[in-house]
Order: sequence, then C-alpha cells, then structure tokens
Amino acid sequence: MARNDRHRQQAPLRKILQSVVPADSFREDVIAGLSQRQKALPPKYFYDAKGSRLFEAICRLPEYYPTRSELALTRAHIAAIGRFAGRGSILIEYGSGESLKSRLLIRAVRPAVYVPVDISQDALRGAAARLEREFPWLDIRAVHGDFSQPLKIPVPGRAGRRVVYFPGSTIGNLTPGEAHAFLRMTRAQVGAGGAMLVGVDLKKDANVLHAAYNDARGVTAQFNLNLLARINRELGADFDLRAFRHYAFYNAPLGRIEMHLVSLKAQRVKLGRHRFAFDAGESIHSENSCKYSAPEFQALAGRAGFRGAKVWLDRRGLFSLHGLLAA
Ligand code: SAH
Ligand code: AVI
Repeated sequence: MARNDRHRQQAPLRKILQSVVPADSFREDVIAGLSQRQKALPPKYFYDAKGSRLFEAICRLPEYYPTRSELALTRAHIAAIGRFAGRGSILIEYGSGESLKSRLLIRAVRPAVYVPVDISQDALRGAAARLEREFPWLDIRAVHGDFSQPLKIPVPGRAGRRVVYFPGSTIGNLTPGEAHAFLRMTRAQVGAGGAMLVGVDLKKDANVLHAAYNDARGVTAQFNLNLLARINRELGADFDLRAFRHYAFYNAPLGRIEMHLVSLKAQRVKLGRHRFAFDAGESIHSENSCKYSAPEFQALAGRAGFRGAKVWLDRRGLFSLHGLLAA
C-alpha cells in the first residue's frame, strides 16, 4: 500500500501509460490489406476513439449476448474464478477496453499489480482513470500496446504469480493459427506456475449469431463502416461511405462470423499515391469472430502449452470462460 502510494505520487497514471504501438503501421497495413486479391483489413484498427465508443454501444445491444453472458457467468462463479486466479497475483489484461468485467476480478483477486493492455488509447485512459477512482489501493500500469506482437510487460520479473485475463472472446478475432501463436507467447510470459483466464464465445444456433452481428439499430454496421471513416480521417483516403454496406454472416464450415464491407458499385478509392479498384459486389473482409466448442478451445490451448483446468459457462450455455494453467 505504502509502496503504491509512493509510486503514484512520483508517476501519475498519464506518465506511466507507455505506448509501444508503431506510428506508421496503420498506413502500411491498410495498403497491404487493400492490395490483396481478397481485400482485408486487420480488425485491431476498428478501435479509434469512435470505434471504441461504438463497441461499448454494441455490448449494450439486446442482440449482442456475449457481454451479458460473460458478465453473468463471471458474477455467478466469481468466488471460484478468484480462487483460480489467486489472491495478490499480477493481473495482466489484454484488450481491456472499458475494463468492465475486470472490476469483478479485481475485487475478488486484489491483485498486486493490474496491467491493462489495449491498442485504443482512449478506452485505456478512460478505464484506467475510472479504476483509479474506484480502487485507490490498486497499482495500475496501463500499456498502450498491440498484443499481436511480443510486448514487454512493466512488472518486475519475480514479483508474483502472473495471470493473463483475456475476456470478451477477443481471441475469436484471431484466426486459429494466430490464436495458437498468441497463446504460446502468453504461456512464455506467465512462466511456470502462471495461468490464464480466457473468455470464449461458443458455437450455437446460426440465427442467434446472425442477429448479434446484424443488430436492428445498425450499430454494428456503423462500427464496421467506421473503419473506412477512420482511414479517410487519419490517412486522407477518399472512401465514399454511402457506397459500402456492412455484411456479416456465419461461415459454418469455418465456425466463424465474417464481417465484410461490400462495395455497392464499381469504384476507385484513392490513398496517397495508391489507387484501389473495386468491382460492384466486391468486399473488404474486416473481421472474423471465431466460435469454439469448449473441447475445441481446450485442444487449441493444450497445443499451445496450457492445461485446461476449468471451464465456466453461463446458465444458457452461450459463452465460456476457460481457466488455463501453464503445463
Ligand atoms: N475486454 C473487453 C473489450 C473487448 S473489445 C470486453 O470484454 O468487453 C476488444 C478490445 O481489444 C478493444 O478494447 C480493442 O481496442 C482491443 N484490441 C483489439 N485488438 C488489439 C490488439 N491487437 N492489441 C491490443 N488491443 C487490441
Ligand atoms: C471484440 N470482439 C470479440 C467482438 C466480436 O464479437 O467479435 C467485436 C465485434 N464485432 C462485431 N460486433 C462485435
């Protein structure tokens, strides 16, 4: 406690927020993605300030069951989840966003250090400031970073048991190959005796999935289209937002929701000295959201060096939280 207070006096939150996101990668990734035969953009670029706000609105939609289901299962099993994580652990959260579910975990675990990691500075700043008010005793070390690359986490090597929290089924936005690489990287990061808590959306009736990604109010469509608006704003491109449409469907053989932005006409888009031609009906693949059965995910985690120790489900069996131990 005394150590934390001293730390806070010397280094208020805005100072310890470290940024390790390369400045030019957005432009490079957009040009590379739009140059592919199947045009594609990495979903991590959804989350500028507006995208993060739109995602928070999605979480509150009646059709978008994952947030409510994961919150309900976390509340219902918080004592067991807290025991699994271990009191006083170092809690590292990837893709922490507004750190909504984290609050429950922080209360139960009382971590020695909480390290929220997010690519969205705005979400991270807002969440960290709120957590600082709500948990004045908590040592928060926020990292503005990209978890698709190895990250240096700012906690002393031997300070305690490391537990990585990765809720929200953000792991579903990685392909199974990327998820495997991510889990391997995390396994190395938590070390022997470490653990992971991963929220994973489950396979289910395609109609339920379809509704969750095609909400009646069109918030998901706005979230998807904001990616093009962001490219216009930050990179000076000239996407005509009225000439693209949100399209999301469940690809059953691959077990994933795919989101696309479909060009409504033949058109050309300018980005600096680059020109990208679109046929009518051609799409940009903007996101995968992979769904796993509980045994499928346990097998994936097993191949990456984790032992699946616990699986918690919500009452309706829509969402899972996996407790993984470093094997
Ligand atoms: N964990 C929260 C938010 C999930 S939304 C929840 O369960 O509700 C996904 C979050 O991951 C967003 O806050 C987004 O900014 C962040 N994110 C997505 N890709 C990322 C990446 N490559 N590196 C770091 N953060 C990322
Ligand atoms: C953050 N991620 C897990 C969300 C999902 O469901 O795949 C992002 C999202 N995309 C559309 N709606 C929500």
